[in-house]
Amino acid sequence: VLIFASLFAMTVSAADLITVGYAQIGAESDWRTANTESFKSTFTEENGFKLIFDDAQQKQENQIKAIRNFIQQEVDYIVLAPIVETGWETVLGEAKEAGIPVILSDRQIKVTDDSLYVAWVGGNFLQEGYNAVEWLDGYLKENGRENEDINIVLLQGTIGSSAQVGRTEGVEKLLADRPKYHLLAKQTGEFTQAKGQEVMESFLKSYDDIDVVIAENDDMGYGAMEAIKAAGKVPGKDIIMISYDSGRRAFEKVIAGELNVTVECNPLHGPRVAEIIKKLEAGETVDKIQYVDEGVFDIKNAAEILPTRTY
Ligand code: GZL
Repeated sequence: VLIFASLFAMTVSAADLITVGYAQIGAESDWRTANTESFKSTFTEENGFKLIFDDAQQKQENQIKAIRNFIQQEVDYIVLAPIVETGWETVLGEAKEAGIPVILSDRQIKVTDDSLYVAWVGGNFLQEGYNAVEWLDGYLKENGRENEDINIVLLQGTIGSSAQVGRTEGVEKLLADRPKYHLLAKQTGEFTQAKGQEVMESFLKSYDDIDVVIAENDDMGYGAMEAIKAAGKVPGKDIIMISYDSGRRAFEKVIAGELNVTVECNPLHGPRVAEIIKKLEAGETVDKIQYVDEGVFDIKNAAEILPTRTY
């Protein structure tokens, strides 16, 4: 009787689990690793979920294949971190046809029919762009350099990703109002440390008067630091370093003085998406657009805040 009862309980509980297919972009950065961990530690069986995880190796076609797989497996929900903003209508139309709700995490998509997804959770990329330039204004003023001509290079993320689109737009919009700031060059480093180093090496060969690097994630910033040191300059001193994400390593670089500021983009979307699913399961409505809270961390607050960080 005991064996039957426990088998029955397992069968019932397996049937009760909410199955979630998660089409993740890849493992290109510390941020992505923390984002994945946030989902894997939230979507557990004890929390009532069965998570089917797919790593697309930074390729949109792999994400599309994963979504088709999830549809075949008749998952209850699909979560997508869309690598770029376009190219999703067809496959999300297939999910809609199959009656599977789609929740977007992290980056956004451009679609004419926004019923193709139920909700989006992520960072305010445009505001993050503004945050970087507004921090630079304050830093230069504090250092008596507000009247200097300032030469800037921009290491962009994956072109066409909403993180890149928003951050670049925010930076360029404010630079346009600041005649003293000169954007010498911008180029994608694909959000990776290796590519960031490579692009910074080429920038340093082209320009010997770079004052500021804005890297659209910390990992490309770390690569740029290596290139700057190899060129005999001191990152954080000879060249002001600004980057995005605010992972633990970035805090350590700020405290060491190699990174002047990290603009936060919170990766902990797991609990937020789980909350959305639980609400949908209960027949409740959910907000379509849900921004996560984000800060700006520099030498003034990094040491005090680092102990409170979870990623
Ligand atoms: C931002 C996210 C970006 C991070 C990068 O929400 O999409 O992708 O800034 C990551 O580190 O690769």
